Amino acid sequence: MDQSNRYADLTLKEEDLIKGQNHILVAYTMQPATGYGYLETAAHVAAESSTGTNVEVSTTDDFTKDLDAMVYDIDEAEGIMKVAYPFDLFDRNGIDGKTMVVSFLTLAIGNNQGMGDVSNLQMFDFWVPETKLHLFDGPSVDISHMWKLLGRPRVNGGYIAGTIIKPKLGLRPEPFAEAAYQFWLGGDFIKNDEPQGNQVFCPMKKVIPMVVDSMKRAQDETGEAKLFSANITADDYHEMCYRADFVLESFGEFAPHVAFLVDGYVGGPGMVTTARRQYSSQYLHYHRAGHGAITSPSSKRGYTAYVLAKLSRLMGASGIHVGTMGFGKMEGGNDDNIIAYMIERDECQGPVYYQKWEGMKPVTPIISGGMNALRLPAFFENLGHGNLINTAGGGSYGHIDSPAAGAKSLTQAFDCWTQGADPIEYAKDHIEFARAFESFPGDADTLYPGWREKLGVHK
Ligand code: CAP
Ligand code: MG
Repeated sequence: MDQSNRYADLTLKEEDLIKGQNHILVAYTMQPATGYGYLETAAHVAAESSTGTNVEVSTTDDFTKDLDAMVYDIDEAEGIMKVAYPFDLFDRNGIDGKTMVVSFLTLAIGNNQGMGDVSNLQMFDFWVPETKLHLFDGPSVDISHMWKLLGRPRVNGGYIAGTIIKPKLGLRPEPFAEAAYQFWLGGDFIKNDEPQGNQVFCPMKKVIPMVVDSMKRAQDETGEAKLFSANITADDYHEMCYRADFVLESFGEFAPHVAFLVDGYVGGPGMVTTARRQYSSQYLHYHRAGHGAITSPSSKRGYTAYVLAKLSRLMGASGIHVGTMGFGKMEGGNDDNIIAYMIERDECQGPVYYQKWEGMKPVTPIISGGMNALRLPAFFENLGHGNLINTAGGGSYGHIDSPAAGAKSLTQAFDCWTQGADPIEYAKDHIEFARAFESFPGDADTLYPGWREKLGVHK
């Protein structure tokens, strides 16, 4: 049934919708299934995503129609459709009147993902009226909290050298805590790997106190503050709180040094919001494991990594993994830097919409996935800054001298870029950075041809 007479109005002007401040605007890439018209299918998406279904129903009244999502722009050649969602469509908390991100997803990325007349449908940008932003939690803690603890400036506090306890799983408490101590002798920030929690071979009741001891010893030995991102991901709200409470109690006076890690894509907005609202003093670290199912460039459904990051700011993540922009092991390209810009700036032009954030706290770009000291200078050059958390697992524990040397090589890579130094020249008087060349010879050969001769390495 062609519903475009009700759910499409191509005379609507985007600038008027923005001025009206009463709609969330969404841009999708869309291809109809064979045999279906473009506008007809776009209108059905809008219907299914708001007040309609595939047929007219007798119970619809005029008020209902005021809530219709409306296709306001299509570009059939480009395969792009844009929809204006009346803000009142979205569910509001009874306890505080705020908006739920889950409600936005249920509608804008809900049934429309499985309709028979749609071949591809993926959200690649959205816009929230700045006068509605206060209805979202937004971040409570941002990177300035970390920089303060590290004794850095609260603005442009720079690069935070981090790692992930590797191997991903399989360490018992003693070697886990030792791995943490060894990295902290040279680095700032350690996270649980995303699946690490309370496995039977590494119960948190045993390992967390040992990590606290490692942190205290490393702080005493280096004279520097150290940070830990503890995974509290769990299906059950009470389990999350049980874990979070135990971690905070264990860290005691150093509880401010603790971030809470939540596997936010698989856990969803509810799990992220539990952490955001129950523990609003802690840095909320959003890990996005699983997002590739819908954000991979090979996916034609769901939403993009850019949209995920923008959603995480509304949910209140303090930091989110944004990929390595073509410099690490995960999918992504240099122009993914727009993901970082959108979540860290107070206003930014996205692929379609210009978003003003009206002072909503920034989300830290967290860079992870196959990174090491050799790959970082070009990464910083592409992003244009180093105000971020980098977690390099292989890049630290794969350094041939020690995890601490790996950590120092990461910080030296930032220093090298900041100085605008040539990495080979810089390596000549920075041993940990130089030994990263021998630690990751494949990368060194690719990125710095002739490095062996230039650095006098002969084996
Ligand atoms: C990185 C990592 C991260 C991924 C996440 C891993 O380890 O711990 O979870 O990078 O990807 O498990 O692979 P390495 P993203 O540093 O050893 O690669 O940051 O793109 O979400
Ligand atoms: Mg991981």
